[in-house]
Amino acid sequence: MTRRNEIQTWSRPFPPDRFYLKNKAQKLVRRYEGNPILTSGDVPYSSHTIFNGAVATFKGRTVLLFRNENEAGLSSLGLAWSDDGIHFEVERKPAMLPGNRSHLERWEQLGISDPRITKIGNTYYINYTGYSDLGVHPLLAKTHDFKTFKRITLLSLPDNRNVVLFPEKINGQYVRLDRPMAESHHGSNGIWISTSPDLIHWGNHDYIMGPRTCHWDCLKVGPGVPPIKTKKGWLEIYHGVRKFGAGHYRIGCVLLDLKHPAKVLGRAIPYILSPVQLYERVGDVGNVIFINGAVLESDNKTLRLYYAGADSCMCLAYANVGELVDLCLENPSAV
Ligand code: BMA
Repeated sequence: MTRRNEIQTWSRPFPPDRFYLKNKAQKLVRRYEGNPILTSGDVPYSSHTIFNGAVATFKGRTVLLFRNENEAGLSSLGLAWSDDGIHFEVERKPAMLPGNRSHLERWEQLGISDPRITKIGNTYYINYTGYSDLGVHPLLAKTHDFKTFKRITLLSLPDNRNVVLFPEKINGQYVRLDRPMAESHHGSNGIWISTSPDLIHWGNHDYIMGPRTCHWDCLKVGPGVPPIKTKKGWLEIYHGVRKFGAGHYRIGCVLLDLKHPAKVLGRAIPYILSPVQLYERVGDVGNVIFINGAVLESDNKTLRLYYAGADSCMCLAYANVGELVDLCLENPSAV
């Protein structure tokens, strides 16, 4: 039987540029030379490894909410603060522990991980993943001060993860991207979109894009950072996984229509960052670059990309948002 994505890809020729890439994309993202910027050694409580940190700007400072796996193997979320976006200091205790006697405890009993932060109005919404004996669940919490965190809701049935919220309502609705995992149809390891009037009740589900056969993202793709608004569309930086060999996790980008974000305006053919440095190649899970957050600086051009290397540390890289948008538009297609 032929899979859906194979039909999409093989029924048309590859975009001709795919064979003539000049390594341009690799020059668009510049690593901070002092990487990694945060490791488990910086954490003042039990920490085996830290990775997959979300970011936001709060009262002029950069706040990083990262996944901390302790020495028992349980994941919780820790907080670190920075004045310059580069040097971080970790708070004395974890910010969010699994369960924490909330009404969502059932879905978090085996740990919580992979947060994303989206500011809507004055509220910082936190999407994160909870693990239970029933599977992997996306959850929603909120904070106004990064001191207290209020659990809101379970966002979907299992298995589903990598939920990112758009930073504003579109056509009067909250909008999210996610990556449900359907066992019965491997071709559905892709990115979906849904809308909600209140962040609790979700509908209008639609499929945006999936893995691309024989590309760097041929096994699965998932949302990375909360979409970034640009004049030409919503820029989404996502992760893609390769099926073969080390099964590298890399990141790429796609541009979605401003008013109808289910529509792909362009999807970059090459990845924009791939594991190359030792801290990206070697760690708890080698050859992994996983991104959960980005900050657009006040010049409206420079993006600070916060990503994890090898599930073992937090790293920083810089990119020009307009250049990433143009890279997407070079391939005005969802495949
Ligand atoms: C995914 C999640 C992430 C992790 C990634 C790479 O399935 O578990 O937390 O960073 O794999 O190992």
